[in-house]
Amino acid sequence: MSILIKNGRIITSADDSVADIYIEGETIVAIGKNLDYQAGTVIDASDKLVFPGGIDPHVHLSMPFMGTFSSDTYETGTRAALYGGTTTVIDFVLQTQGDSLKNALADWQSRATGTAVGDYSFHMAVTDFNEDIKAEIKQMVEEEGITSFKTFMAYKGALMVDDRQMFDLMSEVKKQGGMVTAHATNGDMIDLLVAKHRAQGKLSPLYHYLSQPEVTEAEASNRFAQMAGYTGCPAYIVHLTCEGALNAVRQAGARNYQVFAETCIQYLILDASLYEQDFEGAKWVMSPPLRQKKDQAALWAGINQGLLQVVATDHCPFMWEQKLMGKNDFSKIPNGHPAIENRIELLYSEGVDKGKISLSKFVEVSSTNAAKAFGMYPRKGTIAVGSDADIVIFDPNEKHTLSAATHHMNVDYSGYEGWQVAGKVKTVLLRGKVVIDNNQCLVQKGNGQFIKRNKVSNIL
Ligand code: DUC
Ligand code: ZN
Ligand code: ZN
Ligand code: ZN
Repeated sequence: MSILIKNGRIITSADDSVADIYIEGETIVAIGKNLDYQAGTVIDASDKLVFPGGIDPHVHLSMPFMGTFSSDTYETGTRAALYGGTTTVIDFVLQTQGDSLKNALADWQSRATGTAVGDYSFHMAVTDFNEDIKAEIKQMVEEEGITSFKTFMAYKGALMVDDRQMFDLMSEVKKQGGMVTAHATNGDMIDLLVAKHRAQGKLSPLYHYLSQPEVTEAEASNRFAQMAGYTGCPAYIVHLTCEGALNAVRQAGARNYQVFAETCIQYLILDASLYEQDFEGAKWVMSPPLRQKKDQAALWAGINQGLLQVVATDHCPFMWEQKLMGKNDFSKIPNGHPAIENRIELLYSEGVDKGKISLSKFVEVSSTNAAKAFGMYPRKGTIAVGSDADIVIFDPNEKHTLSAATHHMNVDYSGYEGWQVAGKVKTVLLRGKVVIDNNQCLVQKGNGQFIKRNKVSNIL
C-alpha cells in the first residue's frame, strides 16, 4: 500500500514548508517538493496543515477508580482520540497494593489487546514499592518496553506511596534507565481538608476545589523535584495546574535537575469559576482541580519558556449517572473529565489561533516532546523519513462547535459544550493507513498496536 500526500504545509517541531509526503506500508519513505511516485492513493492537502499524529501520554481508559470504571474503553477511547488527531495514547497500569507489577500488567493487557483502535502504550503505576517490586522494574524496562513509572503522592490507602518508597523507587528507576512520573499533590493535607469540609456539612463540588488549594500541589511538586535532583532520576510531573507548582519546576531547572512537566488542556482554558454553580460543577471535578486565571497565564508562559513540555488530557470520563454518586458529597464524585478527542483542536484554537503559542510549539507539546520523553522518538512524534506514518491533515479554517451530541467519546456530556473551535481534524493516518476521513472512522477495534518504548536517554 502506498499513499502520496500532496502540497500540504508540513509542520514539525523544527520545520515549516509546503511539500509532499510519500508513504509505503507503515512508514514515511520520502518528503520533498513535487515528488514523483506512483501511489495507490493520492491525497490533496493544499491549504491544509499537515502535522505528526498527536500523542496523549496521560489517559485513563476502563480504569477501576472510586468504586466504578472510567466510561471509555480502549475501543471507544482510542477511536475518539483518532477523531481528534491523537494517534497514540499512554495509559496507566495500576499496581494493586500487595500484588506484583506483572499481575497488574496482565490485567491491563487483557482490556487493551485486540480492543484498541489507535496505538497505545503503558506507564506502570507503582503503588506499593518493596524489594520484590524492585526486581520487577528491570524486567518492565528490559522485557516489556515499559520505561516510565508513575507514582501518586495522594489517594492514601489505594494508590499513594510515601516519601521513603518514592526515594527508593527513584534510585532504582535511575539505575534501569527509566523515568519516574508523579501525581504531585500532598495527599495528607488534602485528606485533612476534605474531612474538615465534610464535618462542616460543606458538600458541594466547590469544596472539592477548596480541599486542594495551590499549596498542596506546589509543596508536593517541590518535594518530588528535590528528590529528582538528589537521586539524579529523570522526573516528570503530570497534570501540573498552577503557578506555585511551576515555580518548583523552574527552580529545579535552574539547578539543572532533569525535571519535566506536563499540563493538560483544561488547565489552560478553564478556570475554577465553573465550580460556583450547584452540582453542575461535578463535570469538572478532577484532581487537581481547575485553578485561577493567573494560573492559566502562568501555564501558557511556562509552555513558551520550555518549563512545560507536554499538553495532555488526563482523560478520565464518567457518565453523568456516575458523577451523581457524589450528589450529596463531593468526595464521592468520581474524579475526571473527558478531553481525549478535543485536545488538539482546542490547543490549536485557543493556543495557535489566539496567538499564545507558535505552530511549532503546538506540534512540540502535542506530539514531539511526549515521544521524546517517553522513548518513542523518532518512530513517533515527527514527520521524517523512516518514521511511522502517523499524520494529521488539518483544516485551519473550518470552524465548528464541540458538543456531546457529536463527539465520539463514551460519555453523555461535554466539558466544552457549545465551544467554537477554529480548525478541524480532517484526515488522520496511523502507520500508513487512513483511519479517519470525512468524519468517519475506517478501522475497527484491534487496529491499535501496543508500542514498546525505549529507555530514557538524552531526552528533550
Ligand atoms: N485525577 C483525575 O481527575 N482522574 C483520574 C486520576 C487523577 O489523578
Ligand atoms: Zn493524577
Ligand atoms: Zn491521571
Ligand atoms: Zn472537532
